[in-house]
Order: sequence, then structure tokens, then C-alpha cells
Amino acid sequence: MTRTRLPLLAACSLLLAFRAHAATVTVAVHGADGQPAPNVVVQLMPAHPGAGKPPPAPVVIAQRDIHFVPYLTAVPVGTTVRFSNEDPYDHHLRSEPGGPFGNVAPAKDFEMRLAAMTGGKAASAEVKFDRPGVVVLGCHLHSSMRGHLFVSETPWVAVTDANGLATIADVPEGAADLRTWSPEQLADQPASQKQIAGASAILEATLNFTPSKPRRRHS
Ligand SMILES: [Cu+2]
Repeated sequence: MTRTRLPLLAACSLLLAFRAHAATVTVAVHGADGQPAPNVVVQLMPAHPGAGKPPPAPVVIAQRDIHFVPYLTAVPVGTTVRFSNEDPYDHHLRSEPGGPFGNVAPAKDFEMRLAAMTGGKAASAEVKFDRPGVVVLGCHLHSSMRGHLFVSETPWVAVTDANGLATIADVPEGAADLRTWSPEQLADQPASQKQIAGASAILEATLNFTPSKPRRRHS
């Protein structure tokens, strides 16, 4: 009895130890021209996700100086996003179709008006996103206002910064699919298989196009 149980126990504790290992992964994303690509969604889909990550914290997208801030937000499915109007005039907030031909239905339909900020208090509304997909954010009072919300099926998701870097914490070790998405892409980006090992890892991804250089004041 003891002879068979001991290896089993050892195997179990090895599995537990393996599962407890998680890495902080930094992904460097480049355009087809080799330049760092900001504003790209990076997703990791571990082959062995384990218990997953804790539920995401609430996320705020502001309407500020006639822009959506941030311009691109990525959240795990199930996240509640608070939309907040910080401008001294009314904004409208609605979901719009996405995709290069504007024919991809938003992950969620909504439409509302957010009153002007008064007495230092911003009007806000909360929307829960319970289906993965993309939502283009618009305001029909100001047609130049555009934002993008990416609702990810995996909790291991982040957006690249001005240097084209995205950092994702608590990624289980082992094989993982790496996927990227850009609001500017005309075709899906190819997924690639990576191996996550050690406490920190640096991965690379290259887009199949060259993104335009950011001209915005806000990113
Ligand atoms: Cu507006």
C-alpha cells in the first residue's frame, strides 16, 4: 500500500507545485516594419489555466476633451466598465459595429446620454460585458470621438504601451497561445504557440501590417 501511495503523493505535490508557478510575461509587439506597436491587445491562452485569475477590478473609460480615454481598453469577459463624462458638456455613448468593413456586430449593444460634468462630479454609467468580442465606442454628438473596447475570453490580457510592450502577471507556466488584435487590422493576426517558464518571460509578436503612428494627444 505505502509503496503505491508514496509515488502518487509525490506526483500530486509535484503537480500542485507546477500549478502554483506563475510568470510575469512581457510581450514586445512590432509592426511589419519592425517598429514597436502601441495600442495592440495581447492575449495569452495557457494550455493549463488552472484556477485562473481573480475577478477583474472595475475599469473606467472617460470621455475627456472630446476623446475616449484610454483610446483602447482590454478587459476579461465578465468585467463591468464605468463610462464617465468629465467634459463640461453632454456626450452620447453608444456601441458601434467594428471590423475593417464596419460589419462586425458589437459584443454588446448600448446607447445612452451622459450629462456634462457639474460641480466637479462626472456623470457615469456602468455596463457589464458578458460576451467576448469588440465594441467600437462612439458619440453621435461628436462624430470624431472613437474608442475601442476589447472583451477578452481569457483573463490574461493587456494593451501595449507607447513602447509596444504589454505586461501580463500570474501567467501559468507551460504552453500558451499568444494572440494579438489591433483596432487598425484588416485581417486577423496569426496566433503563435509559446512556452512560459521561470518567474518572468519576454515574448515577441509581429503584426501582419504596419500600424499608423499615433497622432493623438491621449492614448
Ligand atoms: Cu460627445
